[in-house]
Amino acid sequence: MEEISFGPVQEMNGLHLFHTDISNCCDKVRIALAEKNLKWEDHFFVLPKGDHLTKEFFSINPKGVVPVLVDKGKVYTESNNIIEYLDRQYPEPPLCPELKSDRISVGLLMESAQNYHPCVAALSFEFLFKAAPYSPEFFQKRAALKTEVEPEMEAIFDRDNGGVVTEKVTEAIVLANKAFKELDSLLSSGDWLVGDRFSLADIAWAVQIHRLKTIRLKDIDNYPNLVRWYKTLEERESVKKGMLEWETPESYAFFNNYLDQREAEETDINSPIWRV
Ligand SMILES: N[C@@H](CCC(=O)N[C@@H](CS)C(=O)NCC(=O)O)C(=O)O
Repeated sequence: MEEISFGPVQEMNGLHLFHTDISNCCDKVRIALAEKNLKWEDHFFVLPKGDHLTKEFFSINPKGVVPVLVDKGKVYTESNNIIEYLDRQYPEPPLCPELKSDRISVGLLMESAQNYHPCVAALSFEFLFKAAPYSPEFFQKRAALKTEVEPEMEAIFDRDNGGVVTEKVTEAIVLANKAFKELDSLLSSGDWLVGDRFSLADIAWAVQIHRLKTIRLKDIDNYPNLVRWYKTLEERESVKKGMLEWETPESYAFFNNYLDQREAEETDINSPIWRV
């Protein structure tokens, strides 16, 4: 199979994004880019095909994950770092509040959203990606290239049984409810998570909540402020452009079919089997 080659990143002009679809981390960056109305060059990887499993890509991100942003030849990794960088470098419109205490709150919410990432990954692999599992060759190739691993991410997989550790699924649902409660309470006094304007905190949590909705977790409906906030987000141009429009009807038809199948089997995310 032909490898995707992109040449020396140091020589890249302007903004370049290495990314994929159905990826909460990539959604985050594309939403921030859309908020800032920035133009960027598209380097799209099909992850299950292993487009990213090349020496060239691992040389710019030793973890071998997307998103990776290149701006004027400099590489930025980790979705939270990338969106913070974009907000510093391209300040209009600002995606952080002015008040110092509010800025701290934004940082804490971005961190909590990031800490929830292994949970979202566990739920995504169990309820979505299991529909088309990656091949053993994919994992071998990836292991051979990786020089930096994320232990929290590795801990969610039970590779011998080809899936996700059951306790990680159960725990992710408990922690989702904890997060819903906290977010709902923050949204009881305003439209946005911090202060009176849309911020990086809204972006960081929007992508996580979106994935939980995609995998049909019904618990969200118990939190009216969160439901209202999410509806507003779905109507926001940057969210449509950066996240929703990257979801092809074909891939969603495929995943929805799998979600229907799990519901018929009563092994879906809302089934009592995952509740402690
Ligand atoms: N902590 C990273 C996580 C990035 C991440 O896990 N990316 C996934 C897609 S959502 C990926 O590239 N996976 C490829 C692989 O695991 O081989 C971030 O926030 O940017």
